[in-house]
Amino acid sequence: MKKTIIALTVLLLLGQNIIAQKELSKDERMAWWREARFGMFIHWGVYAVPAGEWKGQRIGGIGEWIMNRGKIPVSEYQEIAKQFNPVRYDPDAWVRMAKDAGMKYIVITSKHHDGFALFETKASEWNVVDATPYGKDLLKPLAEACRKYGIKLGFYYSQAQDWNNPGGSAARRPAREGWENPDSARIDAYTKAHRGHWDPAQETKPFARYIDDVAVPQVRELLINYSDLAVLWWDTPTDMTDDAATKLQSLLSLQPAIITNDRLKRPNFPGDHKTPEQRIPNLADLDGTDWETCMTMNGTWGYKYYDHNYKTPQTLIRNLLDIASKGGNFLLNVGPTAEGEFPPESVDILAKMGQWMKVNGEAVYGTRASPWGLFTWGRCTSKMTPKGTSLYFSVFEWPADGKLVIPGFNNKLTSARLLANGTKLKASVSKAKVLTVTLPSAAPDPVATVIKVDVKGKVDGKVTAK
Ligand code: FHN
Repeated sequence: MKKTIIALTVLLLLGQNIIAQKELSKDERMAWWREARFGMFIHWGVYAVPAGEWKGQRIGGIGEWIMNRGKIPVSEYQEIAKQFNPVRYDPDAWVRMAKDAGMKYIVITSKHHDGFALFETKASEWNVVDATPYGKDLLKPLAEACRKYGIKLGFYYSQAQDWNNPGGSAARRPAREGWENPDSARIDAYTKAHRGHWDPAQETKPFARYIDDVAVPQVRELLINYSDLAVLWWDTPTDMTDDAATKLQSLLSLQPAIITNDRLKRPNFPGDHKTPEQRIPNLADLDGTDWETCMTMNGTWGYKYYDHNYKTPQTLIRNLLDIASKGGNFLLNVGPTAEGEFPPESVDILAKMGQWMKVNGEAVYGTRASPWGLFTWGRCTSKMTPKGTSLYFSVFEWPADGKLVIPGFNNKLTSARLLANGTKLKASVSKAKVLTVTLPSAAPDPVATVIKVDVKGKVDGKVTAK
């Protein structure tokens, strides 16, 4: 009887969702995402315990790949979970840091390639509740904090690669990528013969069974148990089949408004947006599809205790402006420690980006690409207003002659001001359609000073692809 009631409820919910999904166009689903422009990526898992070092060896490459790069056997890797006890985890503080940085959404690794689930799951014991002393679902309180602060939440899920749950795939990487392992030749011969796997325990099931036993039920749990899920972020479709991708894709109807990326299976499951990684595309590469650049603050996604090679807040703010000027989103990564804290450098970067965004966020949120492409001295974003168009010129290199010059300016000028404090600036448009704005002698903000120019009508600049 109980089972029948549950089944009927699920069917009812599914039915409602399918009807609701039909009602939502892609534009409707993407509306908040296109407005948001800036989000936080979080890579967190048991790999934060070794934090880039295994048995006294610093393992090369990104921290969350330590098991693969170091060719750590399954049973040894699973011992790490016994030390994963993030008692300093404060999801409220995490979400506040994201919000104060000006970010509008968070995407967290619910399960990365090591297969470890940060959530309670019935599909595998390799999860935070069953395998760690911490023993509690880490995503539930994060979802609550996101709701509290009005931040959208998305889950990253490694659908194909899974180095611990049997049958998961493994991208083949040379043993020497990890460290100068004297056993490299033997290991490499083994991984070659075993589709990238290095431990027989990884191959006690076929891939299709891993999909049915782990990936499908876990994705269903993620879609059902955390109320409104904004994004499902697939990653590395190694060995993916159409059958597996179809099963996973069809689950998305459980969240009618969900947005997904282009990494479920290539090329026939394109999702809603592209995902250039660690790079900002050139204008010439863009084809009108929505896109989001994901990027690390230092050289790793998952925490490595010795990677202090952080980008400056200036670089990251300018990256955000570069991305917005080309019509994309910026998903900037934080790799928390095993104790559950953001590295101090990340905290500092987030705070500094937040200070800038508090004053200048209008030049980013809800903007569209530059009508003119790129400028040598900075970037431009635009926004339609009830009276015309607002143009936001973010100046990185302050002109020596104090004049901002924009050729190909076909609209009637309404006003030019410093966005930061509203100071009016002298501006005129010549007969040759060149806008000239007279600037203060020194840059008020050396990171990026935004000049807001309002004009009548829609702006059709001449885009120069670079
Ligand atoms: O292999 C992963 C990597 O660890 C990280 O998660 C990035 C983030 O986009 N995605 C994969 C590489 O493309």
